[in-house]
Amino acid sequence: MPTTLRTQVAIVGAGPAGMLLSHLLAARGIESVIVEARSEEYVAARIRAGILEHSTVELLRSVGLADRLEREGDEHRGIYLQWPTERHHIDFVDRTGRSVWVYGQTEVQKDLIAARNAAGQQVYYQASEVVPHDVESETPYVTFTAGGVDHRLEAAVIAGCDGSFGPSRSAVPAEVTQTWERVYPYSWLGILADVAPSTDELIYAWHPDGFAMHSMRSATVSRLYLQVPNGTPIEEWSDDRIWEALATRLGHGQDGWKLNPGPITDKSVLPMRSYVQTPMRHGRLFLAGDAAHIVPPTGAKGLNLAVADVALLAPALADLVGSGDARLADAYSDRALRRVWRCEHFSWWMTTMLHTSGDPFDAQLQLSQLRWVCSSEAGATGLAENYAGLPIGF
Ligand code: FAS
Ligand code: PHB
Repeated sequence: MPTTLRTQVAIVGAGPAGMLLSHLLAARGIESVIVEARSEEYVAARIRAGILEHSTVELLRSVGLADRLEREGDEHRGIYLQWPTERHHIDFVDRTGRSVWVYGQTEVQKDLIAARNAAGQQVYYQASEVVPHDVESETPYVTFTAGGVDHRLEAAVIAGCDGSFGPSRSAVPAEVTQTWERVYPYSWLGILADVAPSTDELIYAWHPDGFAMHSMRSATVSRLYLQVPNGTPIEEWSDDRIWEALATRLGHGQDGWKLNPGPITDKSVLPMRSYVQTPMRHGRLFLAGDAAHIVPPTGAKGLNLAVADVALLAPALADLVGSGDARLADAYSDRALRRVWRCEHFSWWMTTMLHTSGDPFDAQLQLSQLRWVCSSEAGATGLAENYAGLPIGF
């Protein structure tokens, strides 16, 4: 016989979406319980996104989650776009008044875990057999096993924040679900290196050999990426080969600029795809973050979209569960999807502009597009508006 638990909002997934949602709900006096498949240590250590857009930082500030970010994060005015022989800075602040911050998702996650632990948030880690039930009823529940005990978590609503491989998206009946997907013909090989960044702001580089990007995590840790074919075995890429390819693609020696290599401490290959599932709400089940949508990382939108979803979802659930007012809950999916599709388009636009396909015609189109973006106020402002991020609720 399972142990029965009761709460107001059952949250599946303790990534940024789930943890931030619980924080925003608690600020509105709404109780939640989180069910997470992995351990706290695993969730805290995952290496993922690096850029927080303006609205994300504003939101974290507004709920007291930005203290360490303000101390240790790095505010950036813009990015560099580059192709062989040219590098141009796109200044977001000049064009939109909005900056972005370099502060790894790993750090955001640690801050969220610390805040929720301090608040006594109930999180069941290392849960298995996690299944949402009766999402079309007024009494949905989640069953799971944790610590060798079977549980039944009863709630007024379920928030599916369990990423692209969790059970929530498939708890929406197929007959009401619509999905869109685009798989890109390339992946990113990403590295972390214990070396000071060779640039003050991110460099996105188009090169005939393939895309490369120079990001960072701090004044002593660099984060860099290389376009590689899908299915590339990481063993094929020695540290020397990685640094040589990065130097070539990022323009080492161009106008006196040098790429400083260093010890690589992590490397992985990340496939790239766009994915959207609608609706983001079915009955008493609400999807947020990667559970509902995936973007290629070229636009630095994945984490920021998860934040934007829960910024809309928290007041909607607070009204629904607190006073029975369903207006925001009924509007949630359509409102969230407006930003989702804007970010899907921008991420696709950045990806297809910067990644080589091997087709010489594509290469000419890409170089023309890059020249236009870097020479036109309209082009540069369009990129700046989307990269720095539109206001929440756009
Ligand atoms: P998450 O995937 O972060 O969290 C979902 C949580 O649900 C996880 O903790 C998972 O363990 C849990 N879960 C899964 N199945 C479950 C189950 N059955 N039961 C209970 N819990 C379950 N975005 C960028 O902007 N830039 C990047 O460079 C970037 N790099 C990435 C690299 C990788 C390898 C990945 C996978 C993603 C990357 N992303 C990047 C996107 C990433 O940052 C996501 O957008 C962000 O983590 C979304 O947050 P969540 O929606 O909370 O999903
Ligand atoms: C990162 O720093 O990990 C990063 C930055 C910008 C992107 C993607 C990833 O577009």
